[in-house]
Amino acid sequence: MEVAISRARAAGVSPASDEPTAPQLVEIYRLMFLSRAVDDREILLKRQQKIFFQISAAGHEALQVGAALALRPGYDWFFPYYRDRALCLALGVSPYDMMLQAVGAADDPASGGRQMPTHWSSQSLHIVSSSSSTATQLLHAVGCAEAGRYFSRHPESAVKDPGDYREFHNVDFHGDEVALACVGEGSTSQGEFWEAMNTASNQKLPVIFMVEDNGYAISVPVEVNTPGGNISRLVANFPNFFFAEIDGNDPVASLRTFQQAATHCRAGRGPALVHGHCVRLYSHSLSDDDKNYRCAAEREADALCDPIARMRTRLLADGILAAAELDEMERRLDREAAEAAERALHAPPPAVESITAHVYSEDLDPTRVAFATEQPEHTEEESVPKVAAHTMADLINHCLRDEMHRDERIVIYGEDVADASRNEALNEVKGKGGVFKLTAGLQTEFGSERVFNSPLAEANIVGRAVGYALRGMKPVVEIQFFDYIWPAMHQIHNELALLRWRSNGTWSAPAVIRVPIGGYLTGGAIYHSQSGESIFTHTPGLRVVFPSNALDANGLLRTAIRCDDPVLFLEHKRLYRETYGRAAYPGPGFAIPFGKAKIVRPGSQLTLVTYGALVPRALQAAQQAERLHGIDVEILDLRTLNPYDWEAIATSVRKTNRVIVAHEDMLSWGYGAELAARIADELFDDLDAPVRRIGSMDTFVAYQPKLEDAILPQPETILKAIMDLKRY
Ligand SMILES: Cc1ncc(C[n+]2csc(CCOP(=O)(O)OP(=O)(O)O)c2C)c(N)n1
Ligand SMILES: [Mg+2]
Repeated sequence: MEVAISRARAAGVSPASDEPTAPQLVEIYRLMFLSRAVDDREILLKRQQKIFFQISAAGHEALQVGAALALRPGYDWFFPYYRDRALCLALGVSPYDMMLQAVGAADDPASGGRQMPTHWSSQSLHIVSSSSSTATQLLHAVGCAEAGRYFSRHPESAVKDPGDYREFHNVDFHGDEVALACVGEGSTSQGEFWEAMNTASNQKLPVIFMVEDNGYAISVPVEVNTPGGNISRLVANFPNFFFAEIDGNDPVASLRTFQQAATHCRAGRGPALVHGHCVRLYSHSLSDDDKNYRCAAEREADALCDPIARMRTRLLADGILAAAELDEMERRLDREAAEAAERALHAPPPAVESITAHVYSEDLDPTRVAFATEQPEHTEEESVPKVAAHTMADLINHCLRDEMHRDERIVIYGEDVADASRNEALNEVKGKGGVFKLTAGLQTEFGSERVFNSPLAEANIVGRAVGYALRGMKPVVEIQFFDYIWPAMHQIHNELALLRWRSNGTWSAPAVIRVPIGGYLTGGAIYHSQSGESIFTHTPGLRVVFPSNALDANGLLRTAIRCDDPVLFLEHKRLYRETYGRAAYPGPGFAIPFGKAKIVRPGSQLTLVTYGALVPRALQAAQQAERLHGIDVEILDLRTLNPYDWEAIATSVRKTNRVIVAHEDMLSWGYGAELAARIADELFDDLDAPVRRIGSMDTFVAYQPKLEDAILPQPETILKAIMDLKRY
């Protein structure tokens, strides 16, 4: 990757400078003009159909260059959005790198041709890969700032450990770094903007929010998005902030303001929000035509504010450069953009075979035998009560505790997961530790820096986890009920799971999300009984785990925590304290690899593939089938849904020639549909009967127990399917 060291930076424009010198002003102009030249060159290429998308920074250059020059690339952290070309140029991304993005070249350092242009990414500059989703990145900046603070307080936790994900993450921190989080004014309407402001303010985090206010979100004017038309007025009461509202067309005002903001953040006084008024000189993108929704007078007025024209006039008026010198400089910069484009047009595209690279970690395979670390040791430790049969809830709690002892990079947060947020209460009370008590005692043992309550905001929980994890920490967060995972869906699907692939393997966020799931609660009703795992197995990049008993939960959670991929760890609420599946404490090293099904009942006449709460129900049905009808059923507990153990399924079906796939989630478009289709496709010759599926009715789960019983699959439902299938 080419990194152009900014001359302004070399010339000493830094947080300490007051008034920029003449050479610095020239450098600011150079960066602004070069950004526009690259935009204009790209627009030409798009019109010639040599590139496929274009979105410009035109009108935002002054604000962005000022911000970039006040901060330190490769030291501070940057969470830009798609309009931040001038920012990234000034941080050190070269025009050639930008053109490689535009053509979608294999050597595009941001994504290897996977993302649209202007979706920035550079490890060395600390520019974190950005998505097209507006405002998601703000929560990543918050988590990133939290991680930086944690490492500076616990430097020993930054040490590499060859036994797990830590081997593959370089930790880099300084103690006074800031995170810049950029956003358009329209995107401040997103909940994630407010969720990021919440935590940044509450925890006094060193995050600078840069609101680039060009008055429009595509065609929607600011007053439609923002009540009163001014975001500064709305946010003014957030505590601990440095606020500034500035003329974003003036790069010197921008530089000065960002220097002040950075000083505030570096001193630990809290976050900052700089609201810059700028202009959008071109349409939203080349796919948009602003003449369709903006008056001519308004567009002409904006054109008069062009920050490049204004800066040129200033350089002339102050006698810093003569017109001929400026003309010569501009010609040179146009040539630089043209030459970068010309070179990039010859760059080869990515190979088709590369498409599947970096969906998951290539460094650490969670299916590998190394994760089958040990057999259960059954050594009851001092700290673990001497109980022969621990519940699933107990053994999850023990796994969390053991792993927290082993790995100081683990933090646990979520709604109600702490024992008590107020210290004075903590000394006096028993503690909450989660609504299901899975995290009980952890805050008391490990302190409030490692186990704490989040705001009641699910996107906040997962978005921050992305920020923590990309810095090399291991957030193990809790979503209180699966039914409320949906506000975090955007962060899970578009960010957490996708970060590695979209950045061509450069960034990743191997966080763990623990989620209580499922029904059979007698009264759980619609909003405390949901399943829906297939929605997440449909997200490439995300591992999905669903244990059915205490021992598996313990061993699989350990693998989830140590592995290098993001994991959705589904815990069935009904199984938390069941008598079924209790186990002795297996010791702190017990781990189960992903993708290995367990034969929970061997059999010869029919295969039942299942997982979660249907495992004990399938066992009941199989026992009855044997006792009443002499049918010998083999039951496979998949244990992990992505990856899943195809070999175990195929081996069993080849033996029994009959198969049922059973799950608690709704039948239609459920997890079983995929397995049934694959079995029919690949094992057709081995089948003596159609592939049968069992799932709940295609409704939500009702409160009234009689209805709940009818909606969810019961042992009788399974027994009936077994009998039906034996007819063939
Ligand atoms: C979550 C999400 N919703 C919708 C879009 C489509 N979209 C892309 S940019 C945009 C407008 C953003 O406006 P603003 O935040 O003001 O930034 P600007 O483009 O003006 O710089 C919209 C609606 C998106 N990318 N992400
Ligand atoms: Mg806007």
